[in-house]
Amino acid sequence: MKVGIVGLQQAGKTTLFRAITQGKAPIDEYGGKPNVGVVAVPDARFDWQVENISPKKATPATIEFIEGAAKIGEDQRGRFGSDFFQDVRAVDALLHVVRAFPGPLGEPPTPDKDARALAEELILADLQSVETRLARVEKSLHGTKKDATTPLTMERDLLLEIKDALESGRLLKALSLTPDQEKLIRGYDFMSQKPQIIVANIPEEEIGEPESASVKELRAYAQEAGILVTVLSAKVEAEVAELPQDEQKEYLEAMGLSEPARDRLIHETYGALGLIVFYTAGEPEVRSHSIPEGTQVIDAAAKIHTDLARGFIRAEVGHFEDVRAAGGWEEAKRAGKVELHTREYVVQDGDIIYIRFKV
Ligand SMILES: Nc1nc2c(ncn2[C@@H]2O[C@H](COP(=O)(O)OP(=O)(O)OP(=O)(O)O)[C@@H](O)[C@H]2O)c(=O)[nH]1
Ligand SMILES: [Mg+2]
Repeated sequence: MKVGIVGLQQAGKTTLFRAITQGKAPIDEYGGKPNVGVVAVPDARFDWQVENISPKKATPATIEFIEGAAKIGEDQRGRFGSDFFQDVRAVDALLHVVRAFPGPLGEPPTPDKDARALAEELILADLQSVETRLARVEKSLHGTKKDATTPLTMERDLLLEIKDALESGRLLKALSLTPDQEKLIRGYDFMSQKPQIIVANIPEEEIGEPESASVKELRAYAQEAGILVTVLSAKVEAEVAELPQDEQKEYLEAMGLSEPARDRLIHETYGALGLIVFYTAGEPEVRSHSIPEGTQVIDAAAKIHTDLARGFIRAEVGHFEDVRAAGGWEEAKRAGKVELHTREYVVQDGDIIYIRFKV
């Protein structure tokens, strides 16, 4: 899974990227290269299984974070250049960093205005894609009968509907599309269709304090747009991330924080994407896998290995909580907590799965 970090200039994108990846990407580098980092999904259930089984190999689910540098100033039209999102097109979700701390000259932040500005950029980027595609579709349709219905006319109608929504200032994620329509436009990577989380980057002094008026304004905008807001100080989080593991907890507690924002953000991203986690666990390897909610076990099996889906017989499934309560897989089995399921079984978050198969 890939998550793009976006935002206006000097919002704290690189600082947040450092906090999440515990890396050393240079801060304050205008027009820098995009930063890319892979992070293991923090997961106490995974850790317990690794400890319990001591496998040869432990493979946690990962997320790739890409920070698209906001390399462009405003152009003559007061807009960002067309490649504003170049580095973060092919991502599954967006973290939108919004400055909620005072500017370098003490200017008060305007997070709601900044959030709207970025939403507008997302919409403009999508309008560009729609128009390019529409022109091509119209060209191919030239000369076809007016009342014919073909995949191409369906696509044209959908693109016109999308164009309409964008022109009236709506993000595409607010549009309810049928699965068939979703399929038609899957290849376009429309920016405003991606799940989004707004990160309000507050000053250190505001941690644990009542929310400022500007953050409240941001919340009002986000609620209207149907976007989750998460509040943190990227600067503090980046400092925490540089400490040795055992000192991180202490430092966070001193600041009145219960977990690093990195962990919270990753979990919120899972929620926004409707993803759940299941496990495969044995002595050779303990592994966690992310899949969309509602996935059938046959498709989960295919994700582990195509052979498992091809030769699928039955799935043995035990839930993590039952397995932990019993003290392990074999113990859970003896306690009757492991069940056999057919291919249609819908995988639940926290399932531990063993596929019986024959090829
Ligand atoms: N006071 C305060 N300053 C911050 C915070 N987060 C970032 N900054 C500062 O804001 C400046 C910009 O931070 P960056 O992380 O480089 O922001 P950016 O969005 O990557 O900036 P560009 O890449 O230039 O668009 C730096 O001087 C940071 O130290 C914060 O939470 N509080
Ligand atoms: Mg930067």
